[in-house]
Amino acid sequence: MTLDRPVRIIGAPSDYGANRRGVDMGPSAIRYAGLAEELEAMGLETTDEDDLPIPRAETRDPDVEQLRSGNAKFLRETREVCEALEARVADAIEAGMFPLVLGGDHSIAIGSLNGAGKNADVGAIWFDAHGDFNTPETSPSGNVHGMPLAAALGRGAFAEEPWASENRLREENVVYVGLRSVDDHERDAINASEMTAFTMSDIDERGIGPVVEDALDAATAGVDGIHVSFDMDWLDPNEAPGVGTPVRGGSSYREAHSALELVAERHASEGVLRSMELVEVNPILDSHNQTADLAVELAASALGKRIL
Ligand code: EXY
Ligand code: MN
Ligand code: MN
Ligand code: MN
Repeated sequence: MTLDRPVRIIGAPSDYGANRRGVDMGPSAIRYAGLAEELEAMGLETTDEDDLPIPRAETRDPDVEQLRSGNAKFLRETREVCEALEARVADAIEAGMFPLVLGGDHSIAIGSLNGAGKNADVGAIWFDAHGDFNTPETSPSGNVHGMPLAAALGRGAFAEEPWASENRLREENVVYVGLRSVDDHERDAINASEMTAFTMSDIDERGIGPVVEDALDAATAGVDGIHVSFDMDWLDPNEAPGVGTPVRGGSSYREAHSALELVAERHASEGVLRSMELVEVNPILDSHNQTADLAVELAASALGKRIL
């Protein structure tokens, strides 16, 4: 069954959180790959809110926040982007629509999560090779795309951010699927947290279906809905070469579709989906827009496209 509400596409072409330029072209590449057309062909009413206006990184100073809160490059700019995105996501939900956010690097998830969790208790499913749970104090790179979950949950220096006390993202309803690249500090923090984490090894051992069903159970327990955060580097680089931080040993093409088909099925039975984002598409590194094409296909699976 296709999604039960109209889709609002929101572009967030930020690359402030990544160390490689190019993800700022992600929303264009995904649109070019035919996102709106695909969703409309499924019978979904789809509007495109266009992109948030975001100044080029070269015109800004990356180091402005380093002294105050450890190492978080372009944190001021990322805050501006995420405040604007939070408002757009919250507005779409308020209007009875489904926000589908196109990144951009994964730092934009701070805005998506704050918007989804504005007036509701929310969980999140995090499809990613990476933990994205560094703080400015622990980050090896200073890149905020390695920090959005810690930021939304107000960890470390992020405790001072206003959103940390405002959003209603519940740590016990945050679930990783398919982790395979985690820093030492992140590992300790994830293990000590109330989040649930499934690695690629769990998928190897149990298969994608049982893992995603368990992830859905944990993410949806006792909340009003969930945000699905989908980092294209979750897939194996052979399937999704156009990402900034590829890691070997990722999910297969069919595993990715299967995972999102299960999300759609759970939504059809329990109405759990609140918002979704697709991030980290880097057209500069891509091969003939393959990764953006795949992002469109996967969005369709998540929103209920069926083979028969
Ligand atoms: N853990 C590394 C860091 O924090 O710098 C790499 C993070 C990459 C994050 C990507 C997008 O998911
Ligand atoms: Mn840019
Ligand atoms: Mn990520
Ligand atoms: Mn990642």
